[in-house]
Amino acid sequence: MGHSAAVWDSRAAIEITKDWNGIEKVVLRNPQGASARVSLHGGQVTSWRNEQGEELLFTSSKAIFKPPKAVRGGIPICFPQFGNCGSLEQHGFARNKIWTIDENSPPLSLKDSQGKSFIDLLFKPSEEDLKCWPHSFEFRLRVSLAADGSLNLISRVRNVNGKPFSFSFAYHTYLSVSDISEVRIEGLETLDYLDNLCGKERFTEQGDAITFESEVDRVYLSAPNVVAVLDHERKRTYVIRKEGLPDVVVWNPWEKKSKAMADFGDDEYKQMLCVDGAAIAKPVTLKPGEEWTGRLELSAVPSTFCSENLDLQGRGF
Ligand code: TA6
Repeated sequence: MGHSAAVWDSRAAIEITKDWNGIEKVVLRNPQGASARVSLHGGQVTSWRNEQGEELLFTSSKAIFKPPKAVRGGIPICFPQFGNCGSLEQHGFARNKIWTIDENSPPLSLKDSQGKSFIDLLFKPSEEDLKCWPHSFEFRLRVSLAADGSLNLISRVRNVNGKPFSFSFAYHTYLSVSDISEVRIEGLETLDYLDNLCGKERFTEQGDAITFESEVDRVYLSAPNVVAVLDHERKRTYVIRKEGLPDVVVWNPWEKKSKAMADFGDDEYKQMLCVDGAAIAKPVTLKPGEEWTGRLELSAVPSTFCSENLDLQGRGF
């Protein structure tokens, strides 16, 4: 008798549960066994695992799991600002707030839903938020896991009040790597970047792949919509595709800064690299009623599929 095909129970695709401090989280699964977890605390993706159950995102062993502090790892949402300027807290307040599940989110395109396990989250400013950033917005975040295990984040920010506002943004993506000295980034060659270690001075990147021998904290400007992070030891390539996110942040704290962060292990810089799809250099300005969309797709492919096969200058999606 033939084997009955395993019927994928789509109800298993989405599980809403609570983490140990009582905050709701959503688990997304695909039929092949890949998964992603997103917390209603900050709308933060806290886990992305491949079909073999391997964790692809870094989370510090010393992460502080309690609001308002954003968890050190995963993909914190930096909004309405990236960085530490003006009166707002570092990287804005969205990642420190409790979001809600958006039951009737305005529809996205078919390709954003078809064959994907997904959840729609919503963040609207509280009275307290409006005191420190007097702009009324609706921030809708869709997190989805595709049948091929790729992770998609779609942010939609709408200006719902009577005056224009500007913001900067980043998907602050902590990638898990085997050994930072075995990692290189392709796709950012020859670009200009702002170096946070030199007062945000502008430099031009050299002509070959970026490798790591010390602290790096840069915003690469007008980057291609496809960037590859190659982990030689694991023979794994992270492919980062983006749309509406002109810049790419690259950050590794290295040894000295690692030791200075209470929620980060002294040696953990060796196992992580932040490569963030972002809109920083030219903040996004929205007139009343206007909406901005920032898309990110992360996939992890075997490095035998080396970056020569990637259309690094091609369309992001
Ligand atoms: O460029 C990335 C960065 O701004 C670094 O300067 C470092 O501060 C990192 O973000 C982490 O910021 P966080 O507020 O999450 O500790």
